[in-house]
Amino acid sequence: MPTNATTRRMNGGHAVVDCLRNEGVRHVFNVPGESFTSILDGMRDMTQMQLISNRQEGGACLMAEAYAKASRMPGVCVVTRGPGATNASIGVHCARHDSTPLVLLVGQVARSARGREAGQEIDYTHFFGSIAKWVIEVNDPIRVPEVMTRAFHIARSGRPGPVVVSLPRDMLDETADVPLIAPYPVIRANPEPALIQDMIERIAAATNPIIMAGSGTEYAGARADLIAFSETFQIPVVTTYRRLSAFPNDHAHYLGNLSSAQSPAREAVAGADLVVAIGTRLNQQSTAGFTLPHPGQTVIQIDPSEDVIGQNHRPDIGIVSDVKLALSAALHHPAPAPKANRQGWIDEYRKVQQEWATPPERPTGQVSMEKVMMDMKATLPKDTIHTVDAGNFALWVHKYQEFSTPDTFFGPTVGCMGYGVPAAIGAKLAHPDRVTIANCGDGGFMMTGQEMATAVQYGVKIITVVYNNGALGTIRMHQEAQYPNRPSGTDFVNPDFAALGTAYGGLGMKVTRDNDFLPALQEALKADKPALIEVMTDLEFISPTAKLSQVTAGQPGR
Ligand SMILES: Cc1ncc(C[n+]2csc(CCOP(=O)(O)OP(=O)(O)O)c2C)c(N)n1
Repeated sequence: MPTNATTRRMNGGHAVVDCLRNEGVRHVFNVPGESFTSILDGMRDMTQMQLISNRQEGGACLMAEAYAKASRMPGVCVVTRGPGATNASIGVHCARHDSTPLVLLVGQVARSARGREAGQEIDYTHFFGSIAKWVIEVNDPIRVPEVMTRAFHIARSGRPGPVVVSLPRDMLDETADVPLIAPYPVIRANPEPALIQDMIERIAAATNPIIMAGSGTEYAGARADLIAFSETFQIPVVTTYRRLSAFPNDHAHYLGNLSSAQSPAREAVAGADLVVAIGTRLNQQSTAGFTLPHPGQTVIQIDPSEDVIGQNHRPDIGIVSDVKLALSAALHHPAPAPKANRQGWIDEYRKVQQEWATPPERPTGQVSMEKVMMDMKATLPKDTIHTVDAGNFALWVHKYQEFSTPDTFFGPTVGCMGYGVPAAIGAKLAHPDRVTIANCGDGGFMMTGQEMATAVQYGVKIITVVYNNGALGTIRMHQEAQYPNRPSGTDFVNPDFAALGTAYGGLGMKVTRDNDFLPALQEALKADKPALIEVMTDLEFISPTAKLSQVTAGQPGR
């Protein structure tokens, strides 16, 4: 603690709230617990921050995670000890895999009870150890500002991620002279000029280089630099798994996303002689199970974290740098003319990509997903935000929606069901003026759909679309592929989702025919409250490219 710091007399809980205000936090997501009543008390007087009380900690933490993605500021979630923390762990895991800055504050048992398996006690260092970037317990109110400022710094620096701060209940209630500490300054790594030079020379010498753009490009606010880099050096771009809005989909250099197994984007990456991986750890889904880039390809990786460089693939050049600074340094270098004109093959791939992203007419016994996708694409404003839950229905969103405005797609790369609704609420709070659609399967909706009550309570006007095929379709597909004609445990008897939407205080509608979706969507857009559209879909149409019966017969499912 700095000795010359100004101090103020307050309890630990109020000190926590004061730190949140200092960090510029606007929304705090929580499920109240008796272990942090002093934080709740401190929040009462905060006009700059809104306290959002959720219905389950899983929803609260995923909401904070998606809010962070959408606002590019650390999300903040407060939960109680034990069961509150274990419920919230889904959001911490998601933030870890998705590289999202998140600060989870957990009320802890009193200091005198620690280590005795006290009521609801957990040692959070062990519990969150493998999924959080940092876990710390604060045992003295005087240390609250020091730990909180560092927690925010760690969450947002390098590869962003989740931080867990454990706050013993009696510490939060204790009054002390608490120092005032300013938030950390933004610390950005500069690229090494020799490596930028080397990169430019290799790009000029390459025949068909390609850029894999990950979340690091978005988090760094480097979109304009990325576009200029792609245009100046004549390199096309694909986006990594579930980072669909990392590059404008309507740009002539966009060759698709790596979110679908059969995407031409994969072929484009496999056929390149040079891969520039920017702001991505080259995760399993983006690399076809760690098979891309392949050994014959030159790899240049740019990332603010040296831990990410080479995490999954040995790079030929690794540039530890803020993404925006690295791209802008490259743009300030004189660009040698590329060895070959690349426009021809870029245009060819682009044509293939556009054909792939155009849905065929595919009538089903119920509502066709293709028709729903086309109606949404034609009707919704360009800056509409889509969130997706986990499940096969999301494959249609990946394939057929266009994301040309920044921050318009949020999906969990970790694949956690229950993401869609809380993520839509979090994203809408960050961008209140945008239409926000939560795309959910019937299975995923049931995991956190209760947060629709939160949306109604706080007037967060999201539109939830529940694609109801009466089953855990994805798992059923895997069952048919591995154990044909032996479905087990994957069918549902579902509630009436439209009635449930109405019961929550929203506008609930059910769509059973193709032509009824568009009017329902228009109603939802006009509504002055959150809406839920239940879309009855046919399980036989298990993915955009396969029928369930084909999978049973031994043909691939995705
Ligand atoms: C929290 C969680 N539990 C289980 C799974 C495994 N899982 C992946 S997809 C899926 C089925 C999703 O079903 P639904 O939401 O109805 O969508 P569908 O696949 O039918 O389109 C399951 C159970 C998961 N990814 N996350």
